[in-house]
Order: sequence, then C-alpha cells, then structure tokens
Amino acid sequence: MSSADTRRNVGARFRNGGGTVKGFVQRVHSPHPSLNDSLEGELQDFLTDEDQLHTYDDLTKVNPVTPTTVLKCLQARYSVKVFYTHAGCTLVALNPFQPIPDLYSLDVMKEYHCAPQPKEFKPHIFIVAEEAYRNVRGQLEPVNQSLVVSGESGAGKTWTSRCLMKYYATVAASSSVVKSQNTVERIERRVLDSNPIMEAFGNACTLRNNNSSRFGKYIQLQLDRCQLLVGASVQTYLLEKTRVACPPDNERNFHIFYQMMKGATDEQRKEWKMPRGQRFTWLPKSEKTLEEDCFHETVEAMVHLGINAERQRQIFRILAGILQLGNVNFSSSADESQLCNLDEQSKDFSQRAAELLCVPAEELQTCLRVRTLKAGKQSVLKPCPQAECSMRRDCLAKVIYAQLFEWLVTFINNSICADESMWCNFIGVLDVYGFECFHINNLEQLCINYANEKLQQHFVAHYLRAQQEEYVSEGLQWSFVKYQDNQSCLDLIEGSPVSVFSLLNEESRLNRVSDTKTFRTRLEKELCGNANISWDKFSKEPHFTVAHYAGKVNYQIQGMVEKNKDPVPPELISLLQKSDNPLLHQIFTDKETENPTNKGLSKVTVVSKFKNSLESLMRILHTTTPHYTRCIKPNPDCKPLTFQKEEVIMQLEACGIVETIHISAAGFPIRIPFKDFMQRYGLIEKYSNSMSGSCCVDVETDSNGILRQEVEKLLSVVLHKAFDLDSEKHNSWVHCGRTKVFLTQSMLDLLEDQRKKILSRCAFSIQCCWLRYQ
Ligand code: AD9
Ligand code: MG
Repeated sequence: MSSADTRRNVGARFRNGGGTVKGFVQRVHSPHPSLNDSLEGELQDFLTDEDQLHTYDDLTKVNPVTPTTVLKCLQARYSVKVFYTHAGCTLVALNPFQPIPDLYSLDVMKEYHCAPQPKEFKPHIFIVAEEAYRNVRGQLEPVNQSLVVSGESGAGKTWTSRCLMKYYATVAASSSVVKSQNTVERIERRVLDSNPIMEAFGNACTLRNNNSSRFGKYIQLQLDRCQLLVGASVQTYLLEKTRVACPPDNERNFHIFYQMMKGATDEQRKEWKMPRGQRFTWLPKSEKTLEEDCFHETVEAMVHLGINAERQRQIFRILAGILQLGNVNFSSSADESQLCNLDEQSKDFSQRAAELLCVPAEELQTCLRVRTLKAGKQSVLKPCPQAECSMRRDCLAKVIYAQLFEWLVTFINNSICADESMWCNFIGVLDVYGFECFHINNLEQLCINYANEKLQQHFVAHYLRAQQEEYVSEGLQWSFVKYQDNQSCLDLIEGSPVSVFSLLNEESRLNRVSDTKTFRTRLEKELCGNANISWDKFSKEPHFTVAHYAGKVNYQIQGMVEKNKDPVPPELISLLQKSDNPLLHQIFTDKETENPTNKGLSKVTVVSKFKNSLESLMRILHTTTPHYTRCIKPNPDCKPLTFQKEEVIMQLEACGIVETIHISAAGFPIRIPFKDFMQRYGLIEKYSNSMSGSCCVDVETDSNGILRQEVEKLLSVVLHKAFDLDSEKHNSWVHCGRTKVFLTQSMLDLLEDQRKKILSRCAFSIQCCWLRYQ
C-alpha cells in the first residue's frame, strides 16, 4: 500500500469515527492476560485517559485526535458545565441554553483583561477577545483583527458577538461622547444600542431559534491610538426580506411587528390603525412564545442613536402600512380583461395601507392590479391576473422593508462611525449564518452556503499556517502535508467563464419565459464536467446537487432565475416616490438619484450583489488576523444542558473541525515525547538485535539529543528491517521533531503490531523456561 493510500485510509477511518481510545486499546490487547494490564497502563502514558477528558482545555491535546475522541472530550466538559474548549487556533463554544451566572460578569472581563497570560486561564470567549485586543498593538505594527463567529442556527453566534462587543465596550471604553440632534451619548452605549435595533428589525422567531438573525453582520469596532473604542461601522448581508410577506409555516415575521402590536399605546394603535384584536395575515402566531415586551427597549435604543420622535413616527407608520397591505386579497374577475376584484374588507385595508404609507389610495390599488407595458413610446395598461396581483403586493412590502432596513443600517453607521482621523485600527466581529441544508433549498441557501465555502477556504488556509508554525518550531518540513482545498466547489459556484452563478445571471439578463427549463438544460450541459455537481434526472422537481465541504445539498431550480432577478415593477417605485411620508419618499428618491439608469430599482442580480459584498468582506478578512469561534448547538430543541452526540458530530463536520482533524490526519496526528516513545517501543530494537534481549529498556537519560538518536535508530530498524521501505517514504509515516516523534495512525499501528509480536514471543519463552524448571 502506498503512503498516499494509507493517508486516504486514515482519513476514511477518521471520517467514520473509528478508533476510540478504548477501541484502540482493545485492538492491541495481547493474548496473554498478564500482559494486557501493563499494555493498557503504558498506553495511557501518552493516549488520552477517558476519565480525564473533561480536563483537556484544548482538543489538540486529545490523543489520538479523532471525531470520536473530540466528541467525547466536548461531552465530558459539557457535563461538568464547561462550555468553552480551544481547538488549536479556534475556540469551540457549546451553547448551554441557560444563563450561566457570573460567566460574563464585569469581574470576569477584568480578570481576563488584566491577566499577564489570559490563555493560562480557563478557555473563554474573553480569551479570544483579549488576544485580538492585544494583537492590535502588534509586534512591529498594529494589526487589524477579525473575530469570525460561525455555527448553525441557534448555536449562539449572536450571543457570542454581543459578548464580544460588551467586552470591548468595557475594557476599551473611551470617554468620548457623540452629539447628534438633541442627544449626547457615550459611544460605547451607542455601539451596544445598535444591537437591539438591528435585532428587532432583522431577527425573527424560527423553528430553530426564537431569536434567529435573518441577515449576516460584520461590525468593525474602531480603536484609537490608545486602543480605546471610539466608534464602529456595520455591514449587513442578505436580509431575508421574503419573510415580511411570506413567513415560513410555523415561523414568525420580524420581531419589530410583534413588538409594535404588544407595546403600542392606545394612541399609537389608533394612529397605526391597529385596534386590539385585529388579525394580520402576515403576523402568524407560532407555538413558541417569546418575550414581546421589547418595544420600549427598541424605542429607547432608537433615541440613544439619535432617531428623533418624528422619524420614529414615520418608521412605525411605514411598518403599520406594510401590515395592512398583507390583509389585501384579490379575486379573479369573470372577464380576464377586467381588473381583479377587491372585496370591501380588502378595499378598507388598502385604503388604510395607503393612508399609512402616505400614497394616493386609488393609485395604490391600480399599481397592484395593473401592469404598464411599454411599446416604443406608447404605454399600454394591462390588468394582472390574481396571482400576479398578490405577487405585486408582496413585492411592494418586501422592497419597502428591505429599503427601510438598509436606511436604518446607514443611519446607525452615521451615528456610531468615528471620523477617520480619530481611529487607526479595528477589530471586526463577523456573525454570519451557518451552512444550511433544508428539505427544499433555494437561492438564499445557495448564497449562504457559498459564503460558508468562502469562509471555510479562509479558515483552512489560516489553520494550515498555524499548523505549519508548530511543525516549524519542532523543526519539521511542511511540504509533505497535503489537504483538500474546496476551490473546485467555489469554481463551480462562482468561477468563470462558466459556473452556476454565471449561468444564473445570464438567464436572468435574457429574461426568457422558459428560464427554469433553459437554466436546467444549460447547467446539465455546461457544468457536466464538474465533479462537485450532480443531478437526479428522474426527479419530478428539477434540482441540482452541490457537494459542499460540509455535505451535499439539493437546490431547487424552479423559481431560482426569478429570485435572482428580484424584479420590482417600476410603477411601485414611482408610487413610493410620491409618498408624503418624508422617510419613504427619501428612501426611494435617493435610490433613483444614486443610480439614474436604474428604472425598476436594482437591476443588479441578487447573486452579483451578494458576491460583490462577500468579496469585499473577504478582502477585509485577508488584511486582518482572524480568530475563529465555532459555536455548537448541543441539541435541536434548545433544551438546557442537553448534549446529543449525533447533533454535535454533524456540526463538528459542518463547521470544519472534522476537516481540521483530517488535515492533521494527513500530517501526524500522534505526537509522543521521545522518552515515552522509547519506553514503549525500545524493546522492538533490542529484541530485533538479540533474541535473548530483555523486554525492559533503560531510557533513564535526560539528554534529549541522545534520546532523539535512539528514536531515529529504532525507527530506522522498524522501517527498514521490518517493512523494507525506502527512506523517502519514511517521511510520510513518521518524523522526529526536536522533542517529540510525529506519527501517522498507520505508523502507530505498525509499531504496535511489532511490539505485540515481540511480547508474545517473550511470553512464550518465559513459559518454556518455566516448563523446563518444572
Ligand atoms: V441564528 O443563525 O441567528 O438563528 P445564533 O445567532 O447562532 O442563531 P443565538 O446567538 O441567537 O444563535 O443563540 C440562541 C439562543 O441560545 C440565545 O437566544 C440564548 O438563549 C442561548 N445562548 C446562546 N449562547 C449562550 C450562552 N453562552 N449562554 C447562555 C446562550 N445562553
Ligand atoms: Mg444570530
């Protein structure tokens, strides 16, 4: 078997979760019971002791590193309420799903901040925070830092990001104040207050998380020369705007709507045309209850950020207008050339929506039901069928909400961003959606998973660098460590000249009636050579399957081109530009001025926009020192202190920890100090040289140099005599560092095999001697 084959097999074994510590010990059991105990005992010298697993604060100390041992270690720690564990250059954070008293208190923050070596303390998110903070100072020059927080929905990314922001707002608090309009605020307060606003407008209760972020966020905390926090800026990604008009079954709309419903005063209810008991189609109740009393907190945060009462009034009227729109229903008219009907109730709701959005009611009703077709200089009006009317209504709500969210983010930035002359470095905190694989996946999942591929690529490159440093410090060569890059998957999604994105964009531009069919045909024809994509040609629902680093995902083709176009009928934009609500008017007029050729708002496709924003994020990440935190959701039901192994192992794989293990499997996952190595395997050399040699080997020497020579001699005996391998191949099986031997799992197996044979022969000789004396 070639060394490459062996490496593949090692990888395969790790992927299957084989080779637990116990399993390993059993495999090397000698047939002689008297020897078993000593064998097991000796193995424990350098293999992880299961009883001690909870004490391992770094997963790289678990030996050997396999998904099973990593899982056991995390489980052991979770059971004793230890939620953070280092994994080399990353931190694994297990969600306790219950508040842990004093874990994030001011005193704890101070302890980590003031410690000479925070890493000597228990693993904690504050170690990551403090390391990044100290790194900013840099050895020679200050270096910007990025804290990348990833994990699946409900794993604790937003919680962790908030902890990080609070940490910096505390340890790097400056005395600077910001003035805007009538408010004067400390900047840290403002930065923290951006959270409740963004969460109210961008988070929702889903099946997987009561407070699920429906957008990605990168916040840069700006530090001055004295490393004090003087401002921040936020970049958001891909708000799930479809939720406004089509909340998924058993899920909810964005929090802000419920907050308004619950927190409004009678006067506000009247103004917003929201009498008590009024049902809104777009506000489904889910089984999960949620504290909805945060309205005042959101309003208070708005005040702190400088959103004055009049602006707030405009914002809430817009939101109330959206809710009214949701109750407008259309029914087909008997004559297709006539407008769709609006019953009395729907007329009322559309009237209220128009009043709240400050647009002419008649014009609103027409815009929703009539399409304007341009034929040269002539315009022809065409009544829309019922389904199209509903689509136009939903589209109106989505575009208003998305633009309002964008306006809020810009406002927040204007309110918290420091003048360029005031700051010189930043620490960025990235809270992005994790890898998603649902029963039905669409363009949103493709974008999200593409973002995760990009981050994974960045992580692997960074991790390898870190590993390289360890090998270098032990004097090992690096080039022999191979790993699987996910570039081919990224090429499939975003590459040129042909990729899923390029075909999607082309089909979106061509605007064909049969775009689903042609998109499917072109995917199958033009990407058939790529190993990362496949199809089930017999499936009723047309889809394609992408083999992501975290697993295979089926994407539904139906509707993907349309979603990518994300068209907004120009009549709707013209209507909103006429609004007497100054905010609505401003939002839609500014858009037009920004891009005058843009007739129906954004002609840029969804994937192009997303790709551009992600590329600019990656450019920033590449200029910073990254710190990865992998949040893990220990059970799907958000139950406190409940650890489900299957759930965790899946996430370890999906978030790349297992991938990281594979990388080390391709290298040398087993590292044994020279002395321990000789104590265990020294007998192999002795016994090979002389059949009468003793089983005991004296390695009571403190000289590392002598020990190293002995180890090298032994290895050469084992590899040459026993296995007849040429010396070039030795390098892929074993390496001697400065203080330790680095082994592949296969090499360890070979050594154990040799040792076992020798011990059996020893036992046999002893037995013969004993018989002779009888
Ligand atoms: V999503 O992708 O936005 O749907 P997140 O952001 O990963 O998701 P979130 O931070 O919202 O998850 O955490 C989910 C819930 O877990 C929180 O609302 C808390 O109730 C709970 N949580 C998370 N981390 C901790 C923690 N360190 N201590 C206590 C926690 N509770
Ligand atoms: Mg979140």
